[in-house]
Amino acid sequence: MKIEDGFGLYLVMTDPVVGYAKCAEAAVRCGVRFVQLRMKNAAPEDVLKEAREVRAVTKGTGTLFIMNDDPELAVKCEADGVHLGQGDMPLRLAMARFQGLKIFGLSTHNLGQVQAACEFTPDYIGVGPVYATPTKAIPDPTLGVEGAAEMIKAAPCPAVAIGGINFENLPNVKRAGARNFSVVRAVCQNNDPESAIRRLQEIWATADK
Ligand code: 3NM
Repeated sequence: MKIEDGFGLYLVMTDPVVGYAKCAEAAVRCGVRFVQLRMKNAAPEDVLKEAREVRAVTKGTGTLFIMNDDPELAVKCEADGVHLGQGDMPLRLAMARFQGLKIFGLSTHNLGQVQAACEFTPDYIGVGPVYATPTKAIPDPTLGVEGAAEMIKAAPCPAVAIGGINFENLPNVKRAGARNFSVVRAVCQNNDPESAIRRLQEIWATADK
């Protein structure tokens, strides 16, 4: 599916303090373009249970629902798409096998991976980690805004900056040339995810390019 670039926030949900469904509801109310369900190391039945709720919340709205890592689970819960890491099923294989999915995203962590992604163009790529983050168990080396900017320029599709992004450093991410960004903690660790999202959106909208 062709994704229009410049959608801004892409919300990745991992352990939101208010729960997955409520966090997704907040994202829908704020018009967030993407929500991703990212439940690392959870049992598939638990992922499926949350996924069905997130699907129900996002269905018929402008918010696309993406399942992390597992295209089979994505199909099972009728997600709009799947986000693949470098260690997951190869993109071209997933695209061939799971044609019912509309969106295929791919994580990239260096310029070589962005160039490789040009061969089987995903619908979007993640570019990270921009800053250090404890959210990923084994994060790749930090790119910094300059490293991320170089990858974003080389991207064959919309790119989403991710990793350690917060209210304070978000303007720098935009200034570096990012057109989209993603967070986990800045929203999921907030008791009021809707205010957190609105604050991020406001900072993003008013930051200089
Ligand atoms: N992917 P936070 S960094 C899920 O580098 C994820 O591809 C990354 O979490 C990548 O906003 C990351 O809490 C974690 O730092 C982002």
